[in-house]
Amino acid sequence: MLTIYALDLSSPALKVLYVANYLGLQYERKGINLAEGEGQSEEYKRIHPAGKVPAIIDGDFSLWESNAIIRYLAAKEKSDLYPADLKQRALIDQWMDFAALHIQNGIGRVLWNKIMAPKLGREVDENSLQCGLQFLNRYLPIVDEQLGKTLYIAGEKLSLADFALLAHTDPLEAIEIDVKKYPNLDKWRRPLQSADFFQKVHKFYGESAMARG
Ligand SMILES: N[C@@H](CCC(=O)N[C@@H](CS)C(=O)NCC(=O)O)C(=O)O
Repeated sequence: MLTIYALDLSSPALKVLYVANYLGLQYERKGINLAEGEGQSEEYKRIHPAGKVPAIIDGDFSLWESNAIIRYLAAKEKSDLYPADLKQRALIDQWMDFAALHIQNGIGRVLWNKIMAPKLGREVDENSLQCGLQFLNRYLPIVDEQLGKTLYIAGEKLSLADFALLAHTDPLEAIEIDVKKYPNLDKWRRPLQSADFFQKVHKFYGESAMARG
């Protein structure tokens, strides 16, 4: 049985849950209470040495880093989400890296400083917040432009890159970015957010946090 270590508000973890659901995999989902330091427990650090989510255990094999995990799952299932064709795969990798290194970098900074840090009583880093907003102003138009040219982010077919971008852009509403400014991104996200693989996890990003209050 596959075990996925995940958290509701972690975009990298959501990415893995979305792909696992899309592939129709059976799995057990386990939460790690990062706020209580569970990530740094000796037990969890044997699964993920940096104590982060996501991580998976698949039989006697364990793996971390969300992009590595979704590539592994798709390849294991011989899924078209990560085709063997050299150039198609390279484009998918390109957008997966862009989503993780640029979009997530921006959203993560804004999410932490605008929402999480105040909630947890931690210091807000105004420079980091502004830097995150600048990243988003610079990089979201690139994604929007691409989605105006192709149906999906890496071409005309749904791929792992869409799951990566979807998960990394999930918190846009939560951080009060007006998605209407990016009409192609908005149009591309809607059907994906209504799909079973997404709705099986939550109705919208932050749903569980809202329920907790
Ligand atoms: N590049 C990693 C990022 C993982 C990551 O930073 N996860 C955060 C939650 S979104 C985490 O576990 N943070 C706890 C910590 O840094 O100790 C991936 O894609 O899996």
